[in-house]
Amino acid sequence: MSSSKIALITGITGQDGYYLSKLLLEKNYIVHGTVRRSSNINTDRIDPLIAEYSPKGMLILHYSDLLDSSSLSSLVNLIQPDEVYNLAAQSHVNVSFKNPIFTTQVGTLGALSLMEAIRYSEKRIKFYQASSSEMFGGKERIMLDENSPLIPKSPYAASKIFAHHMSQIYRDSYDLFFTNGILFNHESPYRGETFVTRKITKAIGRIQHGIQSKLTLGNLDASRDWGFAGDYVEGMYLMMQHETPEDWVLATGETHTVKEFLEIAFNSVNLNWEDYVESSEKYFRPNEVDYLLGDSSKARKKLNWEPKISFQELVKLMVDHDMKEAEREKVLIDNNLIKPTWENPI
Ligand code: NAP
Ligand code: G4F
Repeated sequence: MSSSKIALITGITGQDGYYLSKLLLEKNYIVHGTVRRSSNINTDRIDPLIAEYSPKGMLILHYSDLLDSSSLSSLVNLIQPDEVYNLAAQSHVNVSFKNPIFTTQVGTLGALSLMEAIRYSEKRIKFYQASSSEMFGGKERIMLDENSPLIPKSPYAASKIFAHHMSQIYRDSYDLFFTNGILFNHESPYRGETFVTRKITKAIGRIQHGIQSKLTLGNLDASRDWGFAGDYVEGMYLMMQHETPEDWVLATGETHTVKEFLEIAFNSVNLNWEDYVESSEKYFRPNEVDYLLGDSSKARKKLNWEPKISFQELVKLMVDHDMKEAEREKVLIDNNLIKPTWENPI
């Protein structure tokens, strides 16, 4: 009987952390995840996985923070993982303008501390760095691949470029299996509620259930290459199984504006988005990435990866989920168990 592989996932409580841990657990991995201490427990997304896999000893959580380098090195020593997936980040681009120092500390020194812990481990540990299409800057209307220039437009993007380059430098200098996934936007019902897609689908559910009457967004003309998060974590896994560590773009090869997302999402419940949506300066960024479109030919050819969920299916799956969530919220509001809140600061 072959023994289970051991994975360590930083950022396991996030959207991708949920999908990746589910995928690895289903592949019989032992999964360790880092959780930040917060005043409320923040494991909502992975609670069903904890219930199913923790009693079997397959899912183990540890308090850690990328800013606490000693916790990272002691975890790596304790766990002796085969694979480390560094998903942890302050991942909201607009917040990175408001909290640039924190975003940069986590994205640069945090990621580097983890790389150092792996470099000094006696075990040969594979490392995945969550790089981002945001690093490209998206000024021109062109398809972007692994060789496209990196032109950061936010503290978030600059910090991702630092970690991306350090991962390449460690790979080349110390012959380590350090791989970079340059992922274009990927969404799901588990997407954070302040990212534009989820903000829209949550609002649709609430509008339909009479909890919310309007939706205020920022730049409606921005265009993104949006895929489904479940498809993208499969790509992460495949990169880590490839014989050599490399840089890989994952993207659908289609781009849509925020307006197009709005149109499909509102139409799916027979509403006209223009009756509900307004645009406010409040949600504009100091510098905008206007257009992102990815070319993932390399991953499609060498990893046999391809996205399975189309843009239209993605929008529908998010709207359907949030309609049900709003139905449950409405019951709680009607029973005076919670108060409706919906105006978001970011
Ligand atoms: P997410 O939902 O925002 O999750 C981020 C995770 O990082 C959360 O678990 C968060 O913990 C954790 N975290 C934040 N600060 C931390 C710190 N100082 N120490 C340890 N953990 C910390 O992001 P995601 O969408 O899953 O994305 C996963 C990774 O891929 C991120 O690095 C993101 O930048 C990158 N990425 C995402 C996309 C995308 O479209 N989703 C595209 C390209 C790259 P809490 O739950 O406690 O906040
Ligand atoms: O959903 P967003 O906040 O995602 P963004 O900025 O593209 O970043 C996401 O994808 C990156 C990959 O390219 C990741 F690295 C990053 O971690 C994150 O997951 O915004 C998408 C677009 C932007 O152009 C933004 O200006 O939507 C526009 N937008 C318009 N109104 C809005 C809003 N974005 C947000 N968050 N909120 C709005 O009200």
